Amino acid sequence: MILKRNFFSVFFLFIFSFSAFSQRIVPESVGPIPTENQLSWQEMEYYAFVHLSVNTYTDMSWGFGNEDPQIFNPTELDCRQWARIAKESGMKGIILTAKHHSGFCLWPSKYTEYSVKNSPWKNGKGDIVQEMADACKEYGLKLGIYLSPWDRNHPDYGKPEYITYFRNQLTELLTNYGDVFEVWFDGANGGDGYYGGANETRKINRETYYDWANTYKMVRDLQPKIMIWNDNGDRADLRWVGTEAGYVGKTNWSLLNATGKVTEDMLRHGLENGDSWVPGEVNTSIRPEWFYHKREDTKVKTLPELMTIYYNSIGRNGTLLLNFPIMPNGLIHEKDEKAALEFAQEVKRVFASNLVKGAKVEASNVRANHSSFSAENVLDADKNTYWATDEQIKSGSLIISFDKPTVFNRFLIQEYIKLGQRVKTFKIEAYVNQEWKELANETTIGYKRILCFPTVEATKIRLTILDAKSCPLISNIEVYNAPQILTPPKIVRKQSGNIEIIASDLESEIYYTLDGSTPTLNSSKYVSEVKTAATKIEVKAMAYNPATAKTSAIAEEKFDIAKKNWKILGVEDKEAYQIMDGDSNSVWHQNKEMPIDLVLDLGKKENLVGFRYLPDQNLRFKGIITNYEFYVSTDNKVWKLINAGEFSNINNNPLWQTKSFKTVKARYIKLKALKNTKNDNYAGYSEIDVITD
Ligand code: FUL
Repeated sequence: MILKRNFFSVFFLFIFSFSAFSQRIVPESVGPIPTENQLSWQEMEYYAFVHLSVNTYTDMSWGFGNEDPQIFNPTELDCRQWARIAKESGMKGIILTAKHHSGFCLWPSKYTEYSVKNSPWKNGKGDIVQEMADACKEYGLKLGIYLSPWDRNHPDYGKPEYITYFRNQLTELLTNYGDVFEVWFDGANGGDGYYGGANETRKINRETYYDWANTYKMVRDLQPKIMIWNDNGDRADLRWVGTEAGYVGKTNWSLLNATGKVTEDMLRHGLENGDSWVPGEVNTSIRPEWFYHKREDTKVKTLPELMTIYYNSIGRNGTLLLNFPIMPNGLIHEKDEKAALEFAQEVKRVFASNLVKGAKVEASNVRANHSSFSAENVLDADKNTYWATDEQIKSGSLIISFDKPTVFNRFLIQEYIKLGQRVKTFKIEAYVNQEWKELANETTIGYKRILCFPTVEATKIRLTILDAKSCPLISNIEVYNAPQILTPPKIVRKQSGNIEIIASDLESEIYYTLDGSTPTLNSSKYVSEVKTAATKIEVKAMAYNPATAKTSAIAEEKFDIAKKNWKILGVEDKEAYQIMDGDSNSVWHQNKEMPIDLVLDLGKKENLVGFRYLPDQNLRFKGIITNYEFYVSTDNKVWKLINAGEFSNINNNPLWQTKSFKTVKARYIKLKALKNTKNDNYAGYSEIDVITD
């Protein structure tokens, strides 16, 4: 019987394929199409990054390359913990920073002494890449490797010899540890470095120095299934989306041109008529920074933030690469684990019950009236079948009817991308009270698009493809009703020292504490700005929605001394005081010849142990300081240089920059901007703060 059925299905499939081809009804592909590697990578959707290096032990964002390998000692390192968390979070792989910009290698490379072999960890006998590969295997995850082309330790960096070194290391990594699904060639390069003791600035030409064409060839020979990520020059298999904040553009074409300049706009949106398939990967960290900093233990992303990232990455035709900073002891922090697991549970909860499963669906047009392209294909949970219109018809609609009025707020749609990304514009409508009500009017779809809109109750839903490059091919549609989650409030401290707590919606009440304790419904209810003493203060707050009796996660902020009596010296401009108004969106710029000084009078002597600088929050805007000197004075006459250095990674990730130093008593502080990201004469500040002991 089984044999007979198989015989018939093969027979009919043969007849069908033959007739389909003979009538030329199978659609032709349109534009570039993904390779098998790109397709299986896209289907992974979600995977982890882990950042660990010598700078984990110096509290820096980037190592300088002179850090002593003796400081590297992750005594409790357990790659199985990382793999378990990734697996339980629904991730499909892990990319490990085998070598970050410091040049320190997490494996005992034959080609350098700057590695785990000269660290106390496992008496120099350890190999983290091997432990990671083993843990990935055990947990059924794929292994990825980050190998920084910029190496601030190597004496030959900048010379041709370094390329041989780089390739030797790449060969070790791609030969000795099994299959590697993705390799990351980060493009960051601040110029300065230790470089074997030279301590100088080395400039390279990103386009030519690394000779990527030959490196790619070598990589592909060693790992034919690998995906190459690179933002150093040559186009690779996938693209960065231009930000580390966790989103790609709503319009997101998986296309770019193989050659020519890539603009910010192209990174964010792809290129509608690009000549190559180069899909976007959204990389972001579960905390603000990539490496572990204890001060960020209260800054782990909240569930609403992670859900927003999900919709803005996987829900916008991208993949999501979420980073875990590894603690100095070698483990992922329990708060990060909790956040990742709650995120996974929430995703499961939202996408648990597909409301159009088994619903009726009708199309305005079906290709050649052939059942192989029928509307039902969008609901059959088979990624290889799709609804298609006739070749010349670049628009069309589908109506899905529920058997009873249904409540929903999420719409998921997928194109059959094996034959190219096609849809340019589409809209969805709900049938409410005998009328069509527009829910969304959007541009691209691609591999997967998820739309969020206010909850609606309807009997039908209509998808209209308004324009496409050729006949649209839609392989899947799902509809969900996501539970509401409350967003924690935002806490700011004004220059007056007053605390303002801002709810993210109009219905929520806010409860807060000022003593570090966890707020409950019995804590103080927020009405208006709270007056506080000018001292340090720890504020915790939560939102509560009385209609649903739901509470948000707790927002926490630790503020240093109030800035009530602070003055900006030598500046008339009142706008300047925006740098201490607690509002990260307001910014003030100085435009004069570099170096540019910012001098503040704190009103009285304070015991300073550090300072903080928040750059302009507009990504890659003018005046973002990269190199600085920090001076203090007791009388505004004699100044003492107390700290100097770089604000690493500020170009891609404009976060609070925190710098610490030994206690010093001072009333006046001076931040001297030596250089900015654009090498011109602007210094911009969103906020300035001090750290007192
Ligand atoms: C950036 C690097 O400079 C960061 O340190 C981090 O590794 C991130 C993923 O890429 O460009």
